[in-house]
Amino acid sequence: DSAESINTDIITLSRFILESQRYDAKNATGEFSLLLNSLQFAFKFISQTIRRAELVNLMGLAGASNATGDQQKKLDVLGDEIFINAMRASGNVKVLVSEEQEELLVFRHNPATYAVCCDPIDGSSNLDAGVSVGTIVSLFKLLPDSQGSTKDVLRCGREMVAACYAMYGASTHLMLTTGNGVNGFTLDTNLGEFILTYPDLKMPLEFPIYSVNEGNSVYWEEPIQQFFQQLKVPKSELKDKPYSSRYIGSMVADVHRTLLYGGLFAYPSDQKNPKGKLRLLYEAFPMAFLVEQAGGKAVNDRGERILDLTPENIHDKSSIWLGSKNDVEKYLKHI
Ligand code: AHM
Ligand code: MG
Repeated sequence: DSAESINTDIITLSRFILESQRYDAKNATGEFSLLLNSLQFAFKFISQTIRRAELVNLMGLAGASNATGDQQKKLDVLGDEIFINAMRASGNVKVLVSEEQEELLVFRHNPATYAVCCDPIDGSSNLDAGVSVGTIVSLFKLLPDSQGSTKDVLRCGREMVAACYAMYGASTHLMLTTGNGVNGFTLDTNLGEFILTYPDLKMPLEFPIYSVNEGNSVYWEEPIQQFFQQLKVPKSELKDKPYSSRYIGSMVADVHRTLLYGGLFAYPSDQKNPKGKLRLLYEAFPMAFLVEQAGGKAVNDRGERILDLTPENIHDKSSIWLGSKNDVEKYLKHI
């Protein structure tokens, strides 16, 4: 009967964090656990705000609210404020880089040893159409004796200690790595808890999907055009079927699908974006870390590993190719 089919011993993110703290000497002080707790609070808050906002805005249009003529705050501004406040209040963050803030923020009063880089609401151009968006985060440990500066984040991707994203879709998901595989959680809105639903997630070795903004193809260099042509019209039609195209235009949603189903996601450089479009610190780095930890690969146009790169400025961009191991290797072979 149904009472028997209820799992009464679920693993919440809080339980997961506490249990890994018990077995992880590096995290013995619990500072990292507290920081993760503040992160999950920010994700829940942003998730709730996005879900409520659509209705509030629609009612506003109908004239039901907005009597004072107040403009609704844009969601990316709200998301940024929620995230910054949660990180400042956690006390465990010294340095914060946000896509929405030109300069890096230093919380001088926090006796903390972590630097956090984030895109509070990635894919926000999709918001009004109700398409999935997300928050992307990378974490670094401050350099020894640092009081908090750009030096703490202008580092090689391999020095990241954790990365995660929350995706606000039909459900809210949270995918997390601390360098020991990927674990995925789903928000139970009734409990207000993230529940472990994808323990030790591994992505398929290959899958015939490519995900790229093909509207940019006239601006791509010849080899990139040839590569996608080859995915659509394989040389040996008997052996290889053509790839399907899937592009949401929300990095979190496109990468999430790639993690679960496999395939290839790319934002190459082009004549309009000579260095690519996506940002290293809070888009390319954390997604590359997650994808590698799930068994995939992430490289730039030239085939260099994303995690081997080092940004010179906090908002630096990079071209990116990430996904299933064999699909990324297909690109590497091509170039
Ligand atoms: P944003 O940070 O301003 O939202 O831009 C990043 C987004 C990614 O989510 C997505 O992969 C990409 O931009 C889509 O760009 P385009 O519309 O050029 O295909
Ligand atoms: Mg973004």
